[in-house]
Amino acid sequence: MNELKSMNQSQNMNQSQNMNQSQNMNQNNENFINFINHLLTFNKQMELLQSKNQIDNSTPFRFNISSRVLIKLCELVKPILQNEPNILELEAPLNVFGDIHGQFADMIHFLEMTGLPPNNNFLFMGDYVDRGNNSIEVCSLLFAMKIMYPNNIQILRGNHECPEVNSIYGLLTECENRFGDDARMVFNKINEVFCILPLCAIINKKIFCVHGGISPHLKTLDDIKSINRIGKIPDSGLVCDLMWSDPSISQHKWGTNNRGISCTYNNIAINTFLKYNKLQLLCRAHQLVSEGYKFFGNSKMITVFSAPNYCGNCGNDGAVMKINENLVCSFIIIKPTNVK
Ligand SMILES: [Mn+2]
Repeated sequence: MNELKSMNQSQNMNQSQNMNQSQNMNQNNENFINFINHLLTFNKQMELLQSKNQIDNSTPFRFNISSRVLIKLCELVKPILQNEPNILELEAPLNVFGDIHGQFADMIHFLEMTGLPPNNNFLFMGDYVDRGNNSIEVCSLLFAMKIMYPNNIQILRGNHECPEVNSIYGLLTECENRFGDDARMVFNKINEVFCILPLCAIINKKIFCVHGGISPHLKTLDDIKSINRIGKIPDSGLVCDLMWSDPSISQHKWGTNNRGISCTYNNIAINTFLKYNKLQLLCRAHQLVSEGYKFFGNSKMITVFSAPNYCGNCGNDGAVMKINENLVCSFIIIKPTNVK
């Protein structure tokens, strides 16, 4: 895998008073590049350990990331995310990830195929944590890349980026297993970041990207622009639906969601929303689809799911969607291995 190279600091640092600042920045950038490069060796390290029979499949492989480093990452990434709007306006070409759910080894495999920032741009559509064994590695890499390349890495919120969910489905337990007395502090810091993540993105003013989907409370994009997104995901309403809703083949435009929260939307609801806002495609994640991606409603909507063999037993493919400069979509697929 290509390593991240140091950024070319092309600032004009003629004045001596800027020298120290410049050296500090370079030092920080070097630290970040080393940290990111270390994370990118995850699969190699895992292989080495397995070949030495030092771990078996019942012991999850994890990097030794200190609570201090992780808290620092959270503190550095927060002001960057806080300044972003509710709806990110992005330009293709772009790589779009769906749910990762702590499957860090698969995330690295995908990055090997897409290439790295800053030469490649990324949109992550939420559900980074829970279920898989490596939520901490996924967060660390995402936050570190966002700090280094804020314009190349975009991180949206998913329904698992909320303490009420990730205290139950894996992140809290992983923090407790890894950080001892610091577990609560790390858990809270990560969730502080989650609670300020932007809600959705629009690519080339044509492709609307969000974790769950649309909402009966959503008519125009201005409805999203005006909300205060900071905080926990509410139990109902527009933000809840953006994070939680699912498509349905029902004849009802809006239906009851089996998850017990939010609603479903049918192809008429999708068409109405797209047409009214002059959009071409609804792109979302949130649901396991066996091929890793699945079109719906006459190709007006797509689901992308990037966690192959979800939970270690689902046998599904994982996919990442590449959108080129002409908005043509193609897919990188990872087939499941070690299906139980
Ligand atoms: Mn989800």
